[in-house]
Amino acid sequence: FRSDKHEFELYYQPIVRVATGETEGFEALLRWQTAESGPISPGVFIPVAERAGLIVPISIWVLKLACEEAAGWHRRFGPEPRLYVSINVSARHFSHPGFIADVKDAIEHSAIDPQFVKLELTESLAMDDAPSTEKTMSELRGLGFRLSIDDFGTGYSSLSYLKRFPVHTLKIDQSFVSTMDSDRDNYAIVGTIVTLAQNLGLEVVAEGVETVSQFERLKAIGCDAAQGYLFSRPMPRDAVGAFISSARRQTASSEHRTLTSTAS
Ligand code: G
Ligand code: MN
Repeated sequence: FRSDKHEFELYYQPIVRVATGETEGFEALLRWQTAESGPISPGVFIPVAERAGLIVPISIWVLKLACEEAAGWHRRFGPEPRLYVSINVSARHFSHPGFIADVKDAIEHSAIDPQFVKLELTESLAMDDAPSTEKTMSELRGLGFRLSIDDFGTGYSSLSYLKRFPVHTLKIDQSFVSTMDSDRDNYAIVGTIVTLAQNLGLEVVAEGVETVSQFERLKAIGCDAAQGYLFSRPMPRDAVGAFISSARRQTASSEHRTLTSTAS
């Protein structure tokens, strides 16, 4: 699989540390832009690609490209703090016998340290065949990857498996986060997932943050990281460099402000 006509593209959306506002990584998101009919959403094209038997080749292409991109950030922006890339893994590819070889290939090809590659598995994928998920996850951890459970709260998690899975991060589904301001139950659910993650020693990322008020609430309940339109929409690869540079300048100047205001 090659995206010759550049119809398939990876976009990148920043993931921000809640306490400091710093960008800590990016999620790679697949976009399909056709010359004839404009952009087609993943919700539409993924099932089509699945029927056409293209999911595995596309997924290999995504892994390779996202790892290369992240290796490029490290070369350009140096080691401190080193940005990670978060990659969505398709269920079909995850359960494919070639999966481990394919991820190894992607890191060897780009020479990236796999601790800066997070593989996102949806909660429903992870729970579908939990014993085999656990086995594959352990192999991935053995290779040094970080693992993340995506869309957490929408599947049917077994808490005993959640405890056994060697995962690093929970991502709270955006349906809870985007309604936090108006729906007290969803606010309570977000708070509970954050506490669960803290008690299990896991990182927790809130998805779909669109308002300052949601961000303030996440800060108050101690959520580690956040992602959403409030910080940025997913952007093409060419825009990432400028985003990182300007985000770092902003963080540096707000640190300066904090220092001068405590001094006075
Ligand atoms: O399944 P997953 O959580 O990986 O999907 C992320 C999707 O959510 C992407 O398609 C991305 O464009 C979209 N998205 C990211 N941030 C926001 C947001 O703040 N609001 C909404 N409505 N969608 C978002
Ligand atoms: Mn995701």
